[in-house]
Amino acid sequence: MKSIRGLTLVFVLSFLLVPNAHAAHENAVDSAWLVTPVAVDGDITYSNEWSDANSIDIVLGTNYGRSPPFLETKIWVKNDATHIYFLICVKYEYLNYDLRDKAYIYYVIPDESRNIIFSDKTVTGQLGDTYDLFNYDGATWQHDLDGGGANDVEGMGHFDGIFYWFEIKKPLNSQDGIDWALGYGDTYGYADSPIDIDEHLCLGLHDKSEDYDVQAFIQITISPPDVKNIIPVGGTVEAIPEMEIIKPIILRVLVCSAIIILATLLARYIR
Ligand SMILES: [Ca+2]
Ligand SMILES: [Ca+2]
Ligand SMILES: [Ca+2]
Repeated sequence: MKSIRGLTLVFVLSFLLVPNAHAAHENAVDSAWLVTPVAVDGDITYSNEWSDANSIDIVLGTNYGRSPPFLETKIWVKNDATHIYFLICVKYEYLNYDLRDKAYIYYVIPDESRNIIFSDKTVTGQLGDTYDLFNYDGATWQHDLDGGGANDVEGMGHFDGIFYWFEIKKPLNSQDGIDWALGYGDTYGYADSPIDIDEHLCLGLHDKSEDYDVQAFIQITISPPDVKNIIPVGGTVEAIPEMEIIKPIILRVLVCSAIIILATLLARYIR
């Protein structure tokens, strides 16, 4: 009996300990369906501009997030039917502030031999200078504009003395053939290490004066249309004509009046 219990325990433990091909990503965020439009000006333009987005706290670091300096960062993500929007907030040492510092997100798919078979990079500077890149060879990127594509990135940023703020807007699928094509309900970015052979979604800040990148691997699931914000089939509630409301009131008044008159006549008759 004891040996059967022991075997069962071993079986259960071995089942639980088998590594999952897609274990939960520590920097995973579900993009929210956009309710409030975004003014891409590198700042929270109005109080509820980002209140409808989902957010996640991450830590950026050199060496793909594994080495210092570690920068506390928060990102907000939302999408509508055509675009994905990011708000990135990075806590940053004022002394190293540089107007040339830029935020970026890149998406890379390696094959089994870690050769890059697809790459797309979205970069924004603080003054609204944006770059849409492709064809990463492990060291350099090419501009989409040089590869027959378009620059599909809108972005802007600023430094408020404590935080860098960046807003980025990019099509879910620009259809220029060298950008990511993100689909409703799909998850992107399974890698959490540069040697991982899963697809990489990496968010970072290029620190120009220090000449290094602080980064973190992230994972995003694109929101399908939010049913709460879609008018249901059957349309809106129709206005009721005024007479429909007044009719029963008049009827009640008439009935009450008739009862009072009858009661008065009956009282007189009895007297
Ligand atoms: Ca804004
Ligand atoms: Ca493009
Ligand atoms: Ca691109």
